[in-house]
Amino acid sequence: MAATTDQPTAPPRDHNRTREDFYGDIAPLNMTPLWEVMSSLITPEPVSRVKPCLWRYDEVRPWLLRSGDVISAKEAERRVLILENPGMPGESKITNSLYAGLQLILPGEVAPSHRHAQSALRFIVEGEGAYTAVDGERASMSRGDLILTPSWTWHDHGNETEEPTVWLDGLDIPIVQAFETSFVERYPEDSQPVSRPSGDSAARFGHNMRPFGYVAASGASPVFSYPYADYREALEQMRARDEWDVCDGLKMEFINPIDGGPVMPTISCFVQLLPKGFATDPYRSTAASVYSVVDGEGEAVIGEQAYDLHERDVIVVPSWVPVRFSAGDDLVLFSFSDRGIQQKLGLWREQRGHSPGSG
Ligand code: 1HN
Repeated sequence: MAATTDQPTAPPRDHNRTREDFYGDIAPLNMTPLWEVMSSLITPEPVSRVKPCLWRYDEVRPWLLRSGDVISAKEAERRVLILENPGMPGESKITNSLYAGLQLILPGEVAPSHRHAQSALRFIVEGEGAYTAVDGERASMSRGDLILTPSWTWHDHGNETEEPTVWLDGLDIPIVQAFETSFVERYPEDSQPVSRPSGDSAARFGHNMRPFGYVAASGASPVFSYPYADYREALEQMRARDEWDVCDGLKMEFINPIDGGPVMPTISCFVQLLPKGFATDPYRSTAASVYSVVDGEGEAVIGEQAYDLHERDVIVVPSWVPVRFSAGDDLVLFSFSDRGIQQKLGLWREQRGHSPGSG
């Protein structure tokens, strides 16, 4: 390339110039010295802006209902109060990789159909009998149910009951943001047509069977409804055997039945039962986690801070901060995190029990 002769050359060496001068010299070339930032880039342990935080449902609910006076579900598209981590205000994140919010849908309302690259879960905290439609099949929503709307599936919500319905939304928005891969499309009508009977996906994929010759089209579970009644019954049956993990109590992962992996590529979902009086050993992992109290009451200690837990509360535990739970009553906790994708990437770590040297 002939143009190289036109390039400015570095000035002659001047031993009076400082390092700072040097940094200034290279800044216009969009270069900066690694050695000034290296120790903040590769830290000996995870360093997180995420703060532990509890959203008490008793405190939040009146304001959520008030949002129903402020805007309709149709106008809002989704009437949601974002649960924003206090360590990252303005970023619409509950952890560094995940988004969470509480969504309200009032009697008679429809949240119109759309699809997006982001994967989402709905964990129902209040109401009974509203629905989410996913790719033509409606799933009924009742307290404690887990419903998935995987990436690029059409979804709308409707409430044909007499009572408000509220759920916790969990999305991988910050992950999609990091990859810069967001797409969204609106369905031409508010509600997509019902093309499959309710229970169709559970019939095909929810009985330890799959349609003969089925080839997975995505990394997400084809079962998109995990009813509370089903998993609670399973937990109650298992508790009779009395095998309690010291860190987790009795903890189960919701899985994609096709491959046994997480329910969606970017979001892993869990439920655990801690019997009345049980106190866990401390536990930490690199997967920051969002918990919703399904049933019962107790306490969480995150780092040094204790939080009372009641039904429907949401609490977030940052990466690599120890958490322990105690159950004042039989305590059922739902949780979600990015554990599965961390494991796929070979990044996930955990530490069970007290850390060495912490007494
Ligand atoms: C979304 O599509 C829903 O479908 C909820 O209910 C929350 C937050 C950001 C972007 C899309 C829903 C959302 C969302």
